[in-house]
Amino acid sequence: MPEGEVKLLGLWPSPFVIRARIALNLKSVDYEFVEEKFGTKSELLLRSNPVHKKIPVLIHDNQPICESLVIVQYIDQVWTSGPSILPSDPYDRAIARFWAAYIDDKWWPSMVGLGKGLGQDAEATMIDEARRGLELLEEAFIKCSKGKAFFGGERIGYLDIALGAFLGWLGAKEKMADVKLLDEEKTPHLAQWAQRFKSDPAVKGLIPETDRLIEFAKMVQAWLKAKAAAPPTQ
Ligand SMILES: N[C@@H](CCC(=O)N[C@@H](CS)C(=O)NCC(=O)O)C(=O)O
Repeated sequence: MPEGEVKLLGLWPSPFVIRARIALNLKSVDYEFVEEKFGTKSELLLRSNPVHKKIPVLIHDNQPICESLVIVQYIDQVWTSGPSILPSDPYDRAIARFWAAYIDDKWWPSMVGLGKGLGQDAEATMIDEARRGLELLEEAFIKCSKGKAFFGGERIGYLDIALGAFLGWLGAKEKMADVKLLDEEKTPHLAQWAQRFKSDPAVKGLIPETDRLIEFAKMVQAWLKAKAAAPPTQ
């Protein structure tokens, strides 16, 4: 095992934080989970991620690493005794990175506003885009998994982590917007993969319950509203 204390700065509902936690579990790394308080940023966070000031931050041997997918790749390269997270074949690795970038740049941002009462037209557009994205990811699953259980083959890999960390929020968005997105008929492989992913030992207990996420989402909206209404501080 590589030397050095491992800390993860995060917050339980964050899908980006969940990615890092799954990767650490896959490699059986002991770490301290340092929970940030919602609405404030600790000194340690500001010092460790001065550019984006966002969670997650992995601190290994006093060195901070930021950005969830960078963290997952770091964990894979440092703790080499555990199972590989990124595919070993360069082409498969490039494809896994391509789809992970698609998830972060297109799929998740297209549906992040769902269930927030942004109006019927906006909701309909977001639902269409989310469904189209899942159909593309269904095709990607068929190609990447090559008939196996996960995008990464027999075991959870990079793309499984990149998408799977959003499953809690996907369920919460479905309930908030009263719509089915991960459809067993339109995206059967992905629907079955999601069940397998959530019950994997490296993931169990990390994907928050739907209702807990909905409560959190309501709290955030109320907090943002109060912040917008508050007079500016001098
Ligand atoms: N691209 C970043 C996104 C991280 C991110 O958006 N983190 C959120 C929590 S889910 C955050 O820290 N937000 C605080 C802020 O925006 O000030 C990653 O992959 O790590």
